Amino acid sequence: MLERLRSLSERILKSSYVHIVTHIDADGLTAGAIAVQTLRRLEKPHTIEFVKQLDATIMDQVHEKQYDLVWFTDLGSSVANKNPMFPMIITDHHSCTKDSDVPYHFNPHLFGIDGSLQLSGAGATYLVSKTIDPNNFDLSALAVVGACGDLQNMKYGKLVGLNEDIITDAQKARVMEKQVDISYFGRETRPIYKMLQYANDPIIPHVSGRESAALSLLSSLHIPSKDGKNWRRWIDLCTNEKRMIVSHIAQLLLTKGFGHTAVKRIIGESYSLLKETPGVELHDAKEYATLLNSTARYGQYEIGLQVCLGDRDEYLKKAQSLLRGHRHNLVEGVQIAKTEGIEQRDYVQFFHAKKSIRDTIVGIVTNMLLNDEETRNDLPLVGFAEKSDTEIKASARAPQHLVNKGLDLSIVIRKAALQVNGIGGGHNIAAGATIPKGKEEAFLHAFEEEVKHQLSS
Ligand SMILES: [Mn+2]
Repeated sequence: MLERLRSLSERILKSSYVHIVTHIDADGLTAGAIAVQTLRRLEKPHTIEFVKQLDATIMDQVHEKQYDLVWFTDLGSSVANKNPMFPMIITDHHSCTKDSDVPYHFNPHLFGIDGSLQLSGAGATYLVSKTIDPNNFDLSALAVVGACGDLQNMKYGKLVGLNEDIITDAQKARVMEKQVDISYFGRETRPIYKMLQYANDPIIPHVSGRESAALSLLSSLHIPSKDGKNWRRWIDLCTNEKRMIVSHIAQLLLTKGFGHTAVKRIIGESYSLLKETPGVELHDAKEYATLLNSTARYGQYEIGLQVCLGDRDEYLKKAQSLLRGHRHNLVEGVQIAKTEGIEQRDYVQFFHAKKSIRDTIVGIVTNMLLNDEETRNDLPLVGFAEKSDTEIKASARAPQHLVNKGLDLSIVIRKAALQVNGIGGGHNIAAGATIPKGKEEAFLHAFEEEVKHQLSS
């Protein structure tokens, strides 16, 4: 692996100009930013572009420009082969085949390391950066943000494998600290009741999705939700208050029969970026990643990139305003879906937002809606939105108790999408598909068949 990293480093050092092509999401943004910083420090001329996916059109466009060297980050493994179209290096972590094992391609999968869990695109890019110059240790913090952006901390409630080594680098460089804390999103910036209201992994029985219940949980424990005029955030609580809330949630889960696996998930590792201001999104790796995602989702990746490169002024403000807009769109999306109405069938419930919810956020809206107190909790939920004039995005979310009974939405949605010439996949609890417009009924039919099959076998 070290040899491969050295081989990529040498190609960078030998080149006179590098063009970076990266993925549009939090991991891609941080990967791109690590590459840019690395080249800046080498005083090597460079440019960067962002793409949704690497297809033939993009490859042709890049080819025509005749760059001295192209650096693909958080994508590119799909184009690695023995006869590259042009001089390139690739730092990616998406699954890849053995015949992509070529000297200019670094991907953890090639070395028997699970790239969906142990290393992100930003992490892979960071490993090359650090091989070029150990002084690039400080860029490890961005690699941790990238890993959180790809939800690599979700499975075990913390980052593992090569990601852990990167955290160690970040601690040594004094740019990051890790702590064991509540795993819910928004420790730094959300009012506590909001954090509890939006808690979804694990859900808090009778509290998730209910603002008033979240507020009364706090008052029942005699924990003030406000300090003067300001809502208190998780970081404003003292240790004893935190402990009371955590054990209360644990009790609620146990009395509702959730078991110890769910209880353990209340607590996880959090990563604080020490050079950032506490109470600002950038101080927490998960919130940083969400901030970046809300720039990328709306096509404003330049803003996200400038934030990663250190702008704490104009671009940070723009990113925060996009995040507010994003949150607003989510709340509005839930309202739209409720107005459209959720239709129930035997093995599925669904809503169709048509053009009124962006296809890039319909998945999150579906998730929020499934956790809403008014939504039935005994059926998987599918949200449809128009992706283009000919395509429909379908997002599916399942309640945890159905997953525990053997429901795997990644299989359900892949099979159902295939039936209508679409394509789908994902995780057991959350999955998505793109299907031809007008095929929704046939898709739902196949979806129900497979859910029924999985739950009865
Ligand atoms: Mn990635």
